[in-house]
Amino acid sequence: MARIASEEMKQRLKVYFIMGSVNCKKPPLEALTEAIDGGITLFQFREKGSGALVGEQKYELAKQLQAICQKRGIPFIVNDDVELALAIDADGVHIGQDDEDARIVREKIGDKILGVSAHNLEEAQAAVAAGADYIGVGPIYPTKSKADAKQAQGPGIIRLLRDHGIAIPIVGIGGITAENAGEVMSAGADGVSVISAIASASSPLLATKQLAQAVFNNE
Ligand code: 3NM
Repeated sequence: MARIASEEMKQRLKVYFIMGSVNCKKPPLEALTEAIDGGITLFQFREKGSGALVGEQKYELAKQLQAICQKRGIPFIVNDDVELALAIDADGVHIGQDDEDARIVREKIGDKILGVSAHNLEEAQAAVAAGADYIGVGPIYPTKSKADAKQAQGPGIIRLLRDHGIAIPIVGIGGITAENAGEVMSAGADGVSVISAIASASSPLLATKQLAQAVFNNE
């Protein structure tokens, strides 16, 4: 298997849904199925925060969510758990700045997709050098989904990275909704990643459709 091509990565990032059991209003398998029906292009299993599953239960939920993704042709990314990603042969791994070093993760996962969170130009350049396939940039807007999130930076951070030569696929993260997704895309992002806009919606299906429409209207 070869590394994912940059163009394909950009298409996959358009509507990127991130979720763990603590984020969902509906049962996780139901929320994911609705999100896929609504048009997500990529999925990340992020089992974090107070009350998150661990051990065997985390593994079982990962397997069940992965099976849904596989059936529907949606790549399955694991947040910050390289061992789990390798154990279930996930399509990729996403890591933050406080997680394992990106170069070491790249060595461990071979050609699987590697996403890295970056909050400024220095982190973005380091992620590129370490072999990231995409960077997640945020928080763009205030978020309630990450306890230790930094201060919101606005979409201008994405424009700044583009103006300083960061050419790899970028996905915005943090407080993104159907209402503000357009300005994230206009700032130079290839896509948007969300937790609550889909997971906390009473209808993940409808919420995803609205988000996808905002993204594809502003490509
Ligand atoms: N990472 P919501 S913000 C997981 O800034 C995550 O790196 C962030 O959730 C970062 O769409 C964030 O509900 C939470 O705001 C995103």
